[in-house]
Amino acid sequence: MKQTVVALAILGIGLSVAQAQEMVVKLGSVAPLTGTISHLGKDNENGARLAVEDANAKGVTIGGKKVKFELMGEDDQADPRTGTTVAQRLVDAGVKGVVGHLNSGTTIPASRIYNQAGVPMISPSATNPTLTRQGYKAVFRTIANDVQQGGVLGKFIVGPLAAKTVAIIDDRTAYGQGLADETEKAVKAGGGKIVAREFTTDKATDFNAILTKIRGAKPDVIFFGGMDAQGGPMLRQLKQLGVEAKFVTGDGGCSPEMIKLAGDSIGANAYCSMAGLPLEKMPGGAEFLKRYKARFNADVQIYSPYAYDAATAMIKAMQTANSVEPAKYLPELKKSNFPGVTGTVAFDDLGDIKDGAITMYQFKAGTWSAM
Ligand code: ABU
Repeated sequence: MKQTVVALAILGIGLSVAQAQEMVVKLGSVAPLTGTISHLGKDNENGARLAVEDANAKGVTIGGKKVKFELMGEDDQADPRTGTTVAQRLVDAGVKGVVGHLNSGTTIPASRIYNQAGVPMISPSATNPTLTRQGYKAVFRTIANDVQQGGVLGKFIVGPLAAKTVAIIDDRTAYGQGLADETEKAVKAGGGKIVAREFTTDKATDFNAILTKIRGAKPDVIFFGGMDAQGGPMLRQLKQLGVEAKFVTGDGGCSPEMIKLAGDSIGANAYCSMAGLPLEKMPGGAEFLKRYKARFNADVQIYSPYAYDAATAMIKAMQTANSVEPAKYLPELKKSNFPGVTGTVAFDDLGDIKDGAITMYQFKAGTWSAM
């Protein structure tokens, strides 16, 4: 009898210790943290970090244990090969989910690794449609895609901008080329004529040769499919060459950094699109901006609100499933439906955000202004 009581006491003490134990759950965040778009990569990581910190501050209990989420921030250098290396490293480290990657060119190859390992991944920024058309069950994004974005851009160019002739440049990345192709299709469908199609790279800084060719074609509009790191210097060089065509780019150029890089070469004839709502119209936008600035002493670049919602979706799905194991919480993740910072977070059958919005912006008074 005495032995039984002692055993129960030990068991009782043992259980209470287990209950008091903290379960550490690792989530990955992958983006370029070095290189020309590291400002965007850091922005993505910050968004995911804020969500993790909020969950930890609130206190989350799953499977009877208090959970401490840890964010593993990794740098894929915007390089597809590095992206797959990093993806494998995170899987091997036992992450339960990944927010990332940033670029379509890294996210698409990395998604195969996560999907094979059954680790859910949500990109807050990769917009190439292929990402969610590979038949992968564990792959999602919290932002609209480039079929939607290119369609709106093309209609905008031939509609409100009334362009008859359009020159297109892309950076040969999955994102830049893909968005340029979709925009070209929509321009042609709207009766516009493509008078030049040129390309550069996502490392280039000198565009004089292609811009000089384009100047000769006298387009009404120049569309650039690429990121702000190229878009900014391109605007400077267009001004130096005396090109007066309107300039339109996609979400990768819709950043404060683009404006900084373009300097006084950017004006009212510059436009960009965003694959979501303007920050000020997002349901949680104003509050997010205030808290982001207070926490990181930096401005939101582009995608951090989408990264916040991606990390939150994973954490909420784990809570609903009462498990941090991917196989258990993935079905709940698919059924996500909650009011996020960016809007309602719910996914369609492919893993794309439902009802993704596209917004056009014009440069006005020193900033991108939603039209
Ligand atoms: N959506 C633009 C930047 C990221 C990407 O899709 O490559």
